Amino acid sequence: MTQAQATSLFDLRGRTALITGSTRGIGLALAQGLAESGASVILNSRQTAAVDAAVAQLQALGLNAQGAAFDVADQASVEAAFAGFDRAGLVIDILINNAGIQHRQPMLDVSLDDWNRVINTNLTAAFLVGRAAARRMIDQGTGGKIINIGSLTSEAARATVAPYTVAKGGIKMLSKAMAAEWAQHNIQANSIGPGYILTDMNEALVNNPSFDAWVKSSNPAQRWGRPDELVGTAIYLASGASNYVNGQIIYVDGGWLSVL
Ligand code: GCO
Repeated sequence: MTQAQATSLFDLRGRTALITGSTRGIGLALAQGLAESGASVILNSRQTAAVDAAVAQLQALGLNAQGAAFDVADQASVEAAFAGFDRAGLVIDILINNAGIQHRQPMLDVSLDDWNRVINTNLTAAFLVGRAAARRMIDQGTGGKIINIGSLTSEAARATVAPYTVAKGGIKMLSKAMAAEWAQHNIQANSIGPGYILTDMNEALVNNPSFDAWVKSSNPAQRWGRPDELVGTAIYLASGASNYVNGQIIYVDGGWLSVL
């Protein structure tokens, strides 16, 4: 294999990627990473102003970015967004279902509303957006890549985050269900399971000295991960390098699950 062939395995030029929940944290890092590998990226969150700011941030780096503000957990909103992509001639080749929220509370106290909110945003949204994207990938005969963002809690529970844990366990199986039905259409659906990553969502954990110490002592890497450390795995799963990889979850966790 020549160096040019090796590089082209991971080349994303000419591909359009939609990354949900991508105005900050892991989503924004993945969007930037895919764009730096040549993809044209569509950034998303519910808030137009946040989307505009993130788009401007990537454009200032010379990257190809545009925005689509819509609520991933609302079926009508998702359908309207994809109808807009259709009208604009935008074909989504790569979808990263990243949007997620957290709710930390002992399960005995979790209300049905909070349970539903977390499941809807972290799991049902991946089905809604994934279905809309896959319908088009199949109709157009182009195939595509779906990456669903899981978590360590796709594998191991932690007290006080029950709805999140259940949703992320579901994400792991959603990728397998997508693979089971859509592999024949040349769609590869896989999950990434990030370890403890330095993001806004985890700010309360990072700033809690005992949690911070626990993360460092329980992880063989003895540190938190950075959002940009997920980029390589996302590029792999978004590119031709993974064309026969389907239904897998890759944990990017510094080795945490290896010593559980
Ligand atoms: C939390 C969760 C997560 C973890 C992540 C690890 O309490 O917020 O444990 O945010 O950082 O799920 O994969």
